[in-house]
Formats: sequence, C-alpha cells, structure tokens
Amino acid sequence: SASMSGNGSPSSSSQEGSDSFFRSVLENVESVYLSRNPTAKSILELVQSADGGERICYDHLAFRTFGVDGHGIDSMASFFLDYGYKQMEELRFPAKKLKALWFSPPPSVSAANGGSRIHGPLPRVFISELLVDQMSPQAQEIIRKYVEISSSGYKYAALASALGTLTWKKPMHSEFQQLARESEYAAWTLVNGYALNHVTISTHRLKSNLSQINSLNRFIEENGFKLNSEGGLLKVSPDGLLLQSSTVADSMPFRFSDGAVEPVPCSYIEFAERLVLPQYKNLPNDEVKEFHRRDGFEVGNADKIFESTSQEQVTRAA
Ligand code: OOG
Ligand code: NI
Repeated sequence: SASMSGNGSPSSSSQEGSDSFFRSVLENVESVYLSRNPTAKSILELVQSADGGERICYDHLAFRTFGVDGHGIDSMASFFLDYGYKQMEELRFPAKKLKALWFSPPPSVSAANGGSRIHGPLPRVFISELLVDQMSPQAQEIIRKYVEISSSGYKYAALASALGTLTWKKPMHSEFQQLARESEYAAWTLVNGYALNHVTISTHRLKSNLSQINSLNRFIEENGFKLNSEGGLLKVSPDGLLLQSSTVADSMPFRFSDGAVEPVPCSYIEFAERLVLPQYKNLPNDEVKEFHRRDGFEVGNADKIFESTSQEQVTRAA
C-alpha cells in the first residue's frame, strides 16, 4: 500500500499486502466491539485525548470459546497463526474449568495504517476455552446443541467476530440462565460467541503520566467508570512486573429466541503496564523497547480479570 515504506522487493510487498488484509480484519473485529460497548469506546477516546491525542497501542486482544469438537481455542487461533503469530504458554484455571493460550505477534511490517487503532506493533492475543467435558450433563447438553447447530461455524471464527454475528442461533433465556448458574463464562460465550471480549490498553506506551497504571485507574474512576474490584483494583503478578486492571463489562439488551429481551454482559476494556525486566533496569528510558519488558500473562491476574463479566461485578455499586 502507498503509505508503507518497504524496500520494494517482491517478498516485502506481498507481506505488506497480507499485513494490510490482516489489519483490516482486526479493524472490523474492533469496530463491532466499539459499537456494542459504549464504556470501552468512551474510555479509548478519553485516554487518547488526555494523553495528547496520539493513537493508543493495544497490549492484547482476548476471545472466549467453547472447548468442544473443534470450537475451542484453535478455531480462533488458526487465523492468527496463519498471519504469523506464534503460540506461547498455556494457562490453566481449574476452578473455572478454563484453559487459555496466548500468542505473540509477528514483527510489524508497517509502521502505521492510516486512521485505525490497529496500527504500529500488532497486539498479543489471549484465547481461552471452556473445558466442556467437565461441565454437568445439563450444561453440556445446551452447549453441544448450539455448537452442533453452528456446524462448520468454527472454521469461520474470525469472520464471525469481524461481522459481529453468532455462528449458532440465539438461545432461549432459560438456557442462558441455566448455563450462568454453573459458569458465567459459558453463559457469556453462548450469547457473545466469537465477539472480541476485550482490548487492553498498553499503559507504558502512553506519553503522559497515565502511563502509570495507578494514575490511569484513578483517572478512569474520576471520570465515573467502574473498575473490576475482584482481589483489588490492581492485579499484580508474583514477580511484580505485570500490572493489570479492567472495567466491568457493559450490559446490553439481548433478544432471546423465546422473545424475552434481557440485559446480558458484553465486553470490557483492560489496562496493562509491563515493567522493565531486572536485567535491563539500567537502560536509559528512551532505549527501552517492548522486548525489554515483562512479557506473557499471569494466571493469578487473569483469574480475577475473567470476573469483569460476572453478575457480581457488573451489578455491584460503584
Ligand atoms: C480473559 C481474562 C484474562 C488477561 O489479560 O489475563 C485476561 C477473559 O475475560 O476472557 O484478559
Ligand atoms: Ni486481558
């Protein structure tokens, strides 16, 4: 594309072509998310303008899936793997009956892609799945019914996410409620499908004092938004180097197949600050790159961030 300053060799220009397609898909995934989640949209605008107007970098994107018959992590991961992402560590959440994998992005071939937030360095990706085999027979029956209805839908997870459609038909309200009693993650996935679960603002890449996550948290609360309080507002990894926080999900009316219209939790927005690794602590600030910082995810942090869509957090007084 015209805005890119590659060296013009055939391999670099074909890579730029696929990169631009890949980013277009992510932009659609993002715009579905922004249109359904007014809190996330407002916060992105607010942080961007308070930070001096430069575009926000995403630390990661996250998706949820049903881990059964091909509909799990792999269904969404295949798109990212095809565009150069690498599979990294697995995380386990036995009490929630969840498993997650994260994927690291390929180095960016383009520095910018006019006008969108999916620009510059590509975000990490965090994909989780419900361990469906471990659910009660009743819950399994509901989940298996909808993944069967979707038939080959799992092959088009990224497409469903970019279009903002479910790959199965809408459930009945009673089915949603039954799943929610056993797993709020399951109920969320039944009504949101492959929709983007959250984007995460990379706070250390902000220019202002909001680059410190505690200042950003204060700023978010001062502006009237509610943060997930599970285990405290700030989630800190045991090594002290990965700091995370998140809002509670917006709720939106959902029309169930039996005609009931009830609010269901949609998506939230997260903030992550990755501190410089001890071996690089003497590097001058302007020489610190992303790879000098704490990478990856943390099971203890993630366990609490999952609660951003829970009834308890969504309905709690601010
Ligand atoms: C993912 C929660 C975990 C993180 O960054 O550790 C997470 C989810 O709610 O699906 O986002
Ligand atoms: Ni996250």
